[in-house]
Amino acid sequence: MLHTCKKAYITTPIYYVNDIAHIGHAYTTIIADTLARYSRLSGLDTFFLTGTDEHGQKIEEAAKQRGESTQAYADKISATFKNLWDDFDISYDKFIRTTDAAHMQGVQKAFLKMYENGDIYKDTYKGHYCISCETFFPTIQLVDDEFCPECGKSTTIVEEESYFFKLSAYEDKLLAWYNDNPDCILPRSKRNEVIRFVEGGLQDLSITRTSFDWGVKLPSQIDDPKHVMYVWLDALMNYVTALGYGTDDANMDYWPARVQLIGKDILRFHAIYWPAFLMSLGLPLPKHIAAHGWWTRDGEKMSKSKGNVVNPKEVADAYGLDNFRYFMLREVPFGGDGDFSQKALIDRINSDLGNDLGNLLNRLIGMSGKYFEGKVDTSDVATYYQSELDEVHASLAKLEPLLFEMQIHRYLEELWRPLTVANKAIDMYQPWTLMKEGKEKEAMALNGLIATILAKVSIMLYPVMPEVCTKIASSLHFVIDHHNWTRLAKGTTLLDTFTLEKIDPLFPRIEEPLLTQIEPQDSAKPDKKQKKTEEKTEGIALIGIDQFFQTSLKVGTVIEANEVPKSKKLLLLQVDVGEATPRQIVAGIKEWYSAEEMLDTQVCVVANLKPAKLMGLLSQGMLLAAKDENGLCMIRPEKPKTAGTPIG
Ligand code: ME8
Repeated sequence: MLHTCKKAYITTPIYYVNDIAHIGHAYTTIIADTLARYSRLSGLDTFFLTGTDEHGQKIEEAAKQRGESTQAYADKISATFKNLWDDFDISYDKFIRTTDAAHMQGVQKAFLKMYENGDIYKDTYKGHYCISCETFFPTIQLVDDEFCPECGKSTTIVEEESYFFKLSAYEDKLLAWYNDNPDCILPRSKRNEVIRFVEGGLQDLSITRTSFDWGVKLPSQIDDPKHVMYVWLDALMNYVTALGYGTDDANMDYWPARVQLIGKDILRFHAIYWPAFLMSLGLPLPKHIAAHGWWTRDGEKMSKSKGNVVNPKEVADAYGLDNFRYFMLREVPFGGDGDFSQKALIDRINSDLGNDLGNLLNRLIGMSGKYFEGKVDTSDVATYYQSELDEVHASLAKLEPLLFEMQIHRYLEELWRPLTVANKAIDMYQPWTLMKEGKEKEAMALNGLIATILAKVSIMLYPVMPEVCTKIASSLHFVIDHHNWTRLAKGTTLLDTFTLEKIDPLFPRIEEPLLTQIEPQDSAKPDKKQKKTEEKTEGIALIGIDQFFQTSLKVGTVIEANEVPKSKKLLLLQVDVGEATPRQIVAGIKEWYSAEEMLDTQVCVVANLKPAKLMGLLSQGMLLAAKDENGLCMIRPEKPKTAGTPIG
């Protein structure tokens, strides 16, 4: 029976539309998707929210830099997030945009309520503002009196009329909440950080700006049209406006959230400002705010300008979406930081997935095919293998709490124990020996044990690897649903008798990195061994195919071309290479090509060069060309190709 009364609301942060999604964003969303899928499987009435954060100075400036209207720019980048989550089959129930009319109405309602109950007052703000972090900082927190303590960028001095939220009035109430609810912030170590911060004293929060207008206006009742709301007040409210707060309240019975997932970078906003706003609105507080760690590349923060951003779609396309999901959740303890490497991903696929899980299914298919024409009968499993069953059920019973305590890596670790039990049972009882000794019943029961363990594991693994587990289930003739979750995964029921459906190996072994262009930059440097054996042909040093593929070459279409003023050599091109925004490339080709000749033509672009500045202009790539004594000509695809098509 479905417990329709029990609800679970799960949220991700809403992502800024100043950049396209990378593996960090995918990580948050995949964890939330896993929790939502588990909640549904366990019979909870689940609502899963994600979306995009589209207001504020940062977005306004990003659009301006690209010469686009802010709304059109936000529409475009928001769609890249939504499309990615759709491609990834993320099971969200709503994708909210902070530019949605209903959201903005809800935020205004909330502002008015806080104003009317005396939590908002007008004054002047003077201090430093970091546009990149959309955060005010007191001078004392700045690095060298100027730079942002979070991102290191230069801050701007702001002095303007502003409305303030009386955050200081909530200090004691917040501390009481943290103390009364030890798991309100997970991992618990993060809760201690927050407590220390609040104990240090809270200042009132400036919550409106007048120096730009890309934001939600104040409610008409306040009649102060030059103010727009601070982007974080606007953004945090999405978690309730998505449920209808301030409009129709249609889904407000999902509130409070069961888990609000965030990255550790935005803990302060979620663990201090957000509960204070909720208290002011008289709304209950979320059950858990769970902050995960940071994904880096070669130990460095990922950023476009460093050229070290890992594109989650490329990784999932190359290695398989479910494998990527498993890797991200298994590799790093929740809350800790992780460094992305293909080597670690390949190890997980070959070892945990290939050797432990995939191989077990292959052994089952082999055994039942060879001895029983594919039939699996579980009637005698308990007679011969009760101790193995007990061990498996004991492991399964530990799982659910681990998931909702955000110990997802431990959940997966524990889920692998039944697989070890199964693999060990085959090695120990040896079906081939049992058959030789005429113990056919025991061999069939062993078959039934292995199939049952695989079924139980695949139900509990389904939230992490939905596609793979659905395939395993169909091979074992059962469906993954709440009914079977109750019987097989939570209960001690065994599979019914069935005939196994053969399927192709689920995790073919991977020998080499599949994405050479995202290998760590260090691997581009030849190591000592390589240097010794460096070969040459006609005086040219030979390289391996791996080294060649370290260069990312792409077909690009020139969508804008201009001369660089005062330069004899340079053209300024905007080149579409299939990304959310075109690349600006400064090319030294003006002696041979005019801007008009370049416009609307296709070119070959070196897409992973470190950006450089030429005559003060940022250049984000290089065009391939050939030059001899007769001049220079561009290297172009022979036939038109879609912008972004890889060359190689
Ligand atoms: O902060 N590793 O949006 P955002 C792990 N709009 N996770 C990462 C990551 C990385 N390298 N980079 C980003 C905002 N994330 C606000 C949120 S919510 C009301 C408003 C994840 O696009 C992480 O969860 O900068 C981070 O908190 C989230 O992306 C938001 O990124």
